[in-house]
Amino acid sequence: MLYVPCRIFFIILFVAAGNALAAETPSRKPNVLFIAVDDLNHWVGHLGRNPQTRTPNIDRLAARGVSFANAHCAAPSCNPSRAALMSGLRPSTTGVYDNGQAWQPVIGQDKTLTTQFLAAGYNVFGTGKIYHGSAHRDGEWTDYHNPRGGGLRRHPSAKNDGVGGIKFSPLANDDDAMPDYKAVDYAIGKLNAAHDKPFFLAVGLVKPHMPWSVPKKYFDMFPLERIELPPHRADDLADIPPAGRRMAKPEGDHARMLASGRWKEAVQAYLATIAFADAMIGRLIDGLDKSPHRDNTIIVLWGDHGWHLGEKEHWRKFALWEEATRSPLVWVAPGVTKAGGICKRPVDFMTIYPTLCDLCGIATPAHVEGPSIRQLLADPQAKWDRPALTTYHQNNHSIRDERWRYIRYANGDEELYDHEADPYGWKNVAAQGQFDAVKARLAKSIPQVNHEELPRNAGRAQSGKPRPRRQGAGDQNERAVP
Ligand SMILES: [Ca+2]
Ligand SMILES: [Ca+2]
Repeated sequence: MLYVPCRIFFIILFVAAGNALAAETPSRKPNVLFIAVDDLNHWVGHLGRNPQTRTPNIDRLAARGVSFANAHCAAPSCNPSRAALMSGLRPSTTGVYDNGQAWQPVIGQDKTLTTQFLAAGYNVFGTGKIYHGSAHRDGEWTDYHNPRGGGLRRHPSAKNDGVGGIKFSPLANDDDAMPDYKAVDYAIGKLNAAHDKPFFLAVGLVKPHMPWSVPKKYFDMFPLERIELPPHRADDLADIPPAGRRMAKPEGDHARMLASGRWKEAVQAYLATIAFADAMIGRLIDGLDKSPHRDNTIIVLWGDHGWHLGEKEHWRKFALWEEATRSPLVWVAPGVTKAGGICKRPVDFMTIYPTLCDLCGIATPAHVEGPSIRQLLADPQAKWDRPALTTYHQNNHSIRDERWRYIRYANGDEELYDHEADPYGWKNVAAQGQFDAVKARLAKSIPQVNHEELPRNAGRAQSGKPRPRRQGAGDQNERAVP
């Protein structure tokens, strides 16, 4: 039996008690629950864009803090959106404009958001898809968990796995077979653990990314006979210049979808997959609320970009219109946000990094290209004069303010939409001379530096292993599973 002298025993007891007290002290830095949702566009209940969508859990989270109703990605594609958000460096600064352009060689370890939190004494945990391909770099996390998939089976009612590259089918599995379920399990485990330091917990859900394959009960929530197509105009591309039409690619996914007659099925499948992701978010929020950390944890939830489902004859992201850039952004910051805030000021996701640093008392590194939005968290109606900027490939930019969207492509082609008068962006008024001053004002936010495109799949790809580029796939992560 181990003999411990009495005096040492009491020293051990005293130190242990001190640690326990430290864990409870309210003056400790706040924890962070950072929730990334893959390919979730603005079809979120409280944003009002699609009345059919069912997102009760995101909605109840939003009701606890501030939801940004005019929030936009830095790039409409997984890899550049996430690389920019996590590094504080815009695509135009790094040359990471699309999937397949590795961020690791051009973004130093000292630049990333998680590195700042580690250096500030946080434990930094991650699970699921934070970077594209769930790639993470050792040394920037205390622990990283990648949930395993496999064993998913199409439901017998499924016709096939979708239309061309748009993949969807109900599954015969239950929720707990899904990788996102396992990611949330890992996160709940961390929320229930005792921590001797503040924590930063990043949870990356891979749904509603394609394939839109989730347990059948989520499809059953959206009977096909009641599905409405998103508002659209068949001639919407008629007033769009050649550079925009090339992004829309109407001859691709959309032509195949029209020929298949299955557009409504695709909408149903996306709604079902959003509902599944929302249910996982509900589990996560419940996990936080039952933990000792509820009142000392900042929550930020963001979708990495939007999604078109046939609007402008376009599918997926990979474009600069409202559907492709707009995504949810919800903040709950104890002591800063008040319940029920809706902020209509335009913000992009370059604000997330500096705002987290600001709220946690961590110095924002000088390289970070974005402002803290703390003032908007405290007062969603506060004055704000910066627009949101989204970039897709070199020198194609979209600038969104509270009313207007101005798009300028690398070849000089332009679009301008008055989203107040024209919420769906059907009428391009760029050629109408009376708006020249609006265009000139918004054009001031176009970056001066537009870095060359990095080579695709240069060296090591996102996962650390070379990946072949599939012709016409558009997104390396859009695999047909199952
Ligand atoms: Ca994505
Ligand atoms: Ca149009």
